[in-house]
Amino acid sequence: MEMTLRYYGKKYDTVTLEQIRQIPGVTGVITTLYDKQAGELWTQEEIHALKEEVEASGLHISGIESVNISDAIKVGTPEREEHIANYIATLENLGKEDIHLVCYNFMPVFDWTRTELARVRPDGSTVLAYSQAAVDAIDPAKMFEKLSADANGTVMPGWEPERMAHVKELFEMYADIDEEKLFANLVYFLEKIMPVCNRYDIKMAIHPDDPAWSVFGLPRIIIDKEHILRMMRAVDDVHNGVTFCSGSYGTNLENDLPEMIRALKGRIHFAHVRNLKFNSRDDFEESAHLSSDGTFDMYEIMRALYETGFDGPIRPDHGRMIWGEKAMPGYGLYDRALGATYLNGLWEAIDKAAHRGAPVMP
Ligand code: DNO
Repeated sequence: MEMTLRYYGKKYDTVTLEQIRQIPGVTGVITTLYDKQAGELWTQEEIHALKEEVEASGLHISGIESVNISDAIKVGTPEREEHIANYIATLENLGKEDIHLVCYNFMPVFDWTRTELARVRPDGSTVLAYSQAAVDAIDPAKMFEKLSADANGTVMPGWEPERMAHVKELFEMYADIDEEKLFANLVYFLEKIMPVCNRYDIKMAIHPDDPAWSVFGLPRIIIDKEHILRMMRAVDDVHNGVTFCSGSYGTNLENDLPEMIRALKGRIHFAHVRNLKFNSRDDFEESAHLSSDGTFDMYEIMRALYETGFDGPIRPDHGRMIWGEKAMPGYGLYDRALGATYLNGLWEAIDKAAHRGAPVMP
């Protein structure tokens, strides 16, 4: 396991590589070329420059989150062939730069969905939150306007203003797409990219749908154990893998997170580990990482990762906004640093307990 932090690049992030470098135990970043549109080619020079920037701070790139998938690929329009060709060339360029992990998602229109970016908790911290009642009451086209006021002037992943300006057309594109068609388009895409993934040993790690059910009537296919195992079987190659995001799968309380981790042994290439606090089944907020602050047993999640031999990067996920910080909601420095430290502490304890009884070296 390697502890990492997400980094959006110096043009977009309020957190610097120098700050990340000072979080104990964090050795890598998960980053991206945030300016790139889905479907566009990433050149080797651009990737190389990003790598140099990260390495100059004493860190390294542990993976890319995300190389986004265009709506043409998700919907299956004729334009998808060109986008897939660009994706393959991008993977090849990443491989040449010795980058072997790519996180992506296959969610229609929106990436993740939250209804509040700054819900105030009793301790005065603010967090991202979701209420089904609020989703049901709002026109999706208005959602972005409502949220953007709380984004602290940052560009939120999946909610880029250029995309949000076309929400209506995006919904029209998906009018005929049901779960089966979306799944078939995902398999089509994966089959096309597996040869390059094999050639360069690039592990693809699909991010679950968040929340893990249909929102605004759009299909969702990466939501629970059955769906994700179906996808693993459909393209049965170790390079077709998973980002295990506890906060996304965990939105559905029916999902037994440690059990899912065990069922996906060998196919989890990346983990986002965070906690949620449920106020009711369909109203939750993103708590601190600590088990006692939320609903999940973080020890059991980390133990399942440990016991299944997980050796990829983990990152603490969305943090609360604390200590007066102004940053991209979910992506400030302070609470994610606390999260990384807590997760490292759990891992150390699990590791030491596993070795208890082994002879002590003189
Ligand atoms: C939200 C993130 C997602 C994730 C993408 C992966 O904060 O976890 O935006 O990066 O779904 O493509």
